Amino acid sequence: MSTATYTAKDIGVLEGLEPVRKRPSMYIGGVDAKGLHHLVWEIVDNAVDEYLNGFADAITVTLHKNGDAVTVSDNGRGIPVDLHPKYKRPALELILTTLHSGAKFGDGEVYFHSGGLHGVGSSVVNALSRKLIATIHRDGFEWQQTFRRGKPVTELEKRGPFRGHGTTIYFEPDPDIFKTTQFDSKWIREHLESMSYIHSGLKITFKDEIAKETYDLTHAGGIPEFLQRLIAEGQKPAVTETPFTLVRNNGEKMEVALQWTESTDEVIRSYVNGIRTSAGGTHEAGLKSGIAKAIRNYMETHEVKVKGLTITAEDIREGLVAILSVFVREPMFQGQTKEKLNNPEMTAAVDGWIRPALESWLNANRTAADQIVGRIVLAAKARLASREAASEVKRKSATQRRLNLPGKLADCKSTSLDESELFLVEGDSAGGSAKQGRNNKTQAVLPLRGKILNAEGLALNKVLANAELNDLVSAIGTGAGEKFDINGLRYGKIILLMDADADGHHITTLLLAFFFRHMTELIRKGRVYLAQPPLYRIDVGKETYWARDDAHKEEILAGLRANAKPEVSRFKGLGEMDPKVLAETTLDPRNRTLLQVQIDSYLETDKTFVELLGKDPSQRYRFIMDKAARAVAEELDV
Ligand code: 1YM
Repeated sequence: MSTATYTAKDIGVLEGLEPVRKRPSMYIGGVDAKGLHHLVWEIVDNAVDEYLNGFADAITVTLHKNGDAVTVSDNGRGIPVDLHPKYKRPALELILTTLHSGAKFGDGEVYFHSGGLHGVGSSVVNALSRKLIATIHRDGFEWQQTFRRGKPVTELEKRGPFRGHGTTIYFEPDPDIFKTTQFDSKWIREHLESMSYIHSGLKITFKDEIAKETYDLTHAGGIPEFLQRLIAEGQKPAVTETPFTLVRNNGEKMEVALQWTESTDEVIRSYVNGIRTSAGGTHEAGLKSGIAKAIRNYMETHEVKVKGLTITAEDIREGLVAILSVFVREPMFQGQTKEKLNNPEMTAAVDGWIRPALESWLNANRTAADQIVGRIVLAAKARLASREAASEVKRKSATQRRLNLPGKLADCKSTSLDESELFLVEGDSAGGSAKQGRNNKTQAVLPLRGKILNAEGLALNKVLANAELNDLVSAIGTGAGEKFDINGLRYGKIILLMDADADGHHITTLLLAFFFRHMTELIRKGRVYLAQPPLYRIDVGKETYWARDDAHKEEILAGLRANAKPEVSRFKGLGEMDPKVLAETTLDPRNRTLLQVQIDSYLETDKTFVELLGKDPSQRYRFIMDKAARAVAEELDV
C-alpha cells in the first residue's frame, strides 16, 4: 500500500507518562476488568494497523499461564529502532516511554488506523505495566528492551542476527493500578474472533497457556461467513438461496454482505476501519438508501404493484440481515462513545456503490429477486393489517386498560409513543425524587420495591405471580410471553433508572433478563434504555459538574484550571438526590444521555444470563460483581 517508513525523527511532540499513571481512567476508561482488557486491545490494534497498511498478515496473542501477562506479536516491519537525531534515543524507546503524537503527515501519507489511541496506545500500556518487554526483528537483527512502569530498565540491546521481521510485546499489568490483573481468556478469544471476520486476510492465533489450547481464529470466509453466522443465530431461514455480496478493493476498501430472512427484524451491523459503529451513521444511511433505491427500481422495471399498497423503506428492510464494513482514511465520529460515523461524503459513496450492483444482481438472479420482492410485499400487507387491528384494540380498551394500571404508577398525560416514557425506578424514595422531578406530560414513573424476582429459568406464570413484575407488565401494556402484543405498548421508551452501585447493577441485570426472556420484542424494537444518573458532583467555585462514573470524573477534573479547588461528592443513591438535580441531569431529554439496549447475539446473551442468573447463588454474586459492567456493556451492547 505504501512504503513510507516511520523513523525516529517523525515522532512529534513528546511528553512523559506521569499523566497516564496519575489518571489511568482517562486513557483506558477505567481500572476494572474492562480497562485491564483494554490494554490487550490497544496492542492488538497496533498490530492490526500494521496489517491494514499492508505490512503484516499474522498476529499471535498469548495469555500466559498465571493469567496476568500477555504477549502480542505481529510479522510487520518491526517498530523502528534507529536513534532520534535530536533526543539521541532509539525510536522504540521514545514510542514506548512518551505520549508522542504518533501520526506523521510530512509526506502527505495518511495511514489507516483501527481506532484506539492513535499510536500512543503502546506507551499507555507500558505506563500501566509493572513489566514490559519489547522484542523487535528488523534490519536483520533481533533487538530487545525492558521497561518497568513506563521507564526503561535496560538499554536497547542488539541480541544478534535474525532473519525476518516483526514486533513482539510482552506485558504484565501493574497490580498497583488495576483492581484485578487476571485476564479472562474467553473474553480475549471472543474479541479476537469477532475481529477476524472483518480482517479476513489476517491470520489470528490465540494461545491460551492456562487451558493449554491454541486457537486459530482466522475466518477466511470474512463478512459473508459472518452473515451466515448471524442468520443462523436469528433462527429464521433466509428467503433466498444465496446472499448478495460485494467488495470494492480500489481506493478505500468497502465490503457488504446481505440477505433477507423470514424474521420481522432488521439487523444491520456496520464497521469503520474494523471498529463497530453500533449507532450507524452516514455509511449506514448510504447502505439503506442504496438498497431501497435498487429494490424500488427493480419493482418499477418489472411492474410489481399491489393495489392500494405503498411500500415503505421499513417494509423493504424487514427481515434484512446486512453487514457493512468500510475503510475511511480520516474517519469523523460523533457522540460520546464514538459509535457513529459522521463523514458526510460516505452516504453518497456507499449508496452509489451498492445501488447499481444490487440492481444488476437482482436482474441477473430473477428467482432470488422475486423471493425478496415477495417478502417485502408481505411485510407491507402485514403492516397494514396490524395497523387496522391496533386501532381497533385502542378504541375498545383504552379506558379499560387504564383501570387495570398498578396503583403506584405515576402515569403521564401523553399517549403518543413518540414522546411518552416510562421510568422504572428502584425503591420508593428514588421513586419520590423521580416523580417530583419528571415532566408529567410525557414521563411516567413506576417505583419497584425491594429486590426483583430472578426470572431466569422460571415459567412465565411463576414470574407473573410476583407483584413487582406483574405491575411492570401491566404498566407497559403489551402483556408478556406468548401473549405479548407490541400494539398494546403504552410508552415509546422504557427507561431503567437505577443507582450506579452493585445493587443497582444487579436490579438492572434482573430486569434485562426478564425483558430478554419474556418481552424480547421490546428490546428488538429498541424500546428499552438505561438512564445514566450522575455518580459524582464536582463543585468548583460557582460552577457545578456531574460525572457519571470514575472515568468521567477524572476527565472533568483533568479539564479544570490548574489552580482550581474542586470539591467532589459521591451520591449514595438516587433517593438522596435533589429532584431538581435528577431532572436536570438524568430526566430532561435535552441534557441526559440514554443507552439503548441492543441484542448483539442471541446465543451469547442467552449464555450470559444463564451464567449470571442461573442456579448457583454464591458464584452468581462474584460473577455479577466482576462482570456486570461487561455483561451489560458488551453482550447487550448498550
Ligand atoms: C504487537 C504490537 O506495535 N507493531 C508495529 C508498530 C509500528 C510499526 C510496525 C511501524 C510503523 C511505521 C513504520 C510507520 C509502529 N507504531 C508506532 C506508533 N505491534 C506493533 N509494527 N515502521 C514500523 O507508521 O511508519 C510507531 S512504529 F508510534 F504508532 F506506535
